[in-house]
Amino acid sequence: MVGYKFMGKAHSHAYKDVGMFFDLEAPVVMKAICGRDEQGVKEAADKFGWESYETDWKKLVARDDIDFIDINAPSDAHKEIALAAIAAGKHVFCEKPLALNLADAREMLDAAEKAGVKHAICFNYRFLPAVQLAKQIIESGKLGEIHHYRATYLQDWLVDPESPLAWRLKKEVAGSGTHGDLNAHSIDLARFLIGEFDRVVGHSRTFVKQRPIPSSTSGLSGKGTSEMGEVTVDDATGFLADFKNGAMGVFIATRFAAGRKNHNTFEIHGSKGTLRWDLERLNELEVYFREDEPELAGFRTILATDPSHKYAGNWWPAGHIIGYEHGFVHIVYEFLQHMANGSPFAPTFLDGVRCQEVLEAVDLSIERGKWVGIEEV
Ligand code: SOE
Repeated sequence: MVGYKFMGKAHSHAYKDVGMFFDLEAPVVMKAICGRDEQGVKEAADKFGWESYETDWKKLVARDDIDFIDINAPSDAHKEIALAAIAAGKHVFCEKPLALNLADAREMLDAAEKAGVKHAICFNYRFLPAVQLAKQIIESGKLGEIHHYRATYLQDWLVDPESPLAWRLKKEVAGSGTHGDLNAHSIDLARFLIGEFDRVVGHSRTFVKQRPIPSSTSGLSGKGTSEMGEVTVDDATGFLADFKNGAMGVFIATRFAAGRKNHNTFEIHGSKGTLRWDLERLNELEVYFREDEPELAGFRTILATDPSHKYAGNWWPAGHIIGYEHGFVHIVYEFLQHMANGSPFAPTFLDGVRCQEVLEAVDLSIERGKWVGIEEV
């Protein structure tokens, strides 16, 4: 694994737990974790349960006791590490967004397909039981024809102008701001649930243009130094979309929504009813069906913890809820099985590319000030 911070911890936890709750075709052996700071990566290796550590990812990729590489370092590192891992014949699991731009993402997909290695992108929210249930309801036809898809991904860690200039605020490292970080998730969920985008038109803002340079100990919200640096990404990006199936979409991602910590939601209106989901209440799916008796009709909340709900039965008895980290366990489970026995798997690098096409079409629409078809990028 390359990376040992927030996502490194989430992924390590998944590899550690997965064999305890799921039956695996082949066991996971956590061989080595890699990071540039020796002290930091050594501590992470001990704490997260890795057998060894490396400080140079090139050494990690060259090791012949490793079958697959998990990349969760900042976005600017994805492509180079993925291409090297693929060239060494390793399977690859990569954090989102796949790359800094569409051309790089396409290059990564092409390399993985040519080499015949297995590849995955970590769109973890697909793998929550309530989201799986939403997909099942849509596929069964119970929602009818889809008219509207509305997604928000709202956070508030930048509303404080003193919040430091983290790597996520530098274009050369992150590719974009809320767009690639948060809209990427919303775009993937929309594709997963209702299908492909046709065209988009967006707008974006950088509300605070300069921020304090972080100190060595600043996290996302810790104090920075007195020196200021330029913010080169969007603080908020919204867009409208038309889907290929005729549905209309509205998307907004921001880090300036005071009080909203990780408010990833979708609401879907079909000819027969409505579905609503909110990550901050991730076990619940709100449903409304028009076919219900008029005097009993109304929104109800399904608690997706019954053994009949996908993945829920692998954990606890019904009603014993699960959390954010479980989505990572589920995606890792599916990818491990895919590598071991070729069972079907998505999202792959192809989904990473499809997502990046939408991201890039939105950027182009902002530049041109008009709608852009996905096939134009
Ligand atoms: C930070 O904005 C972040 O951790 C994202 O990078 C994740 O992908 C998202 O799931 C939560 O917020």
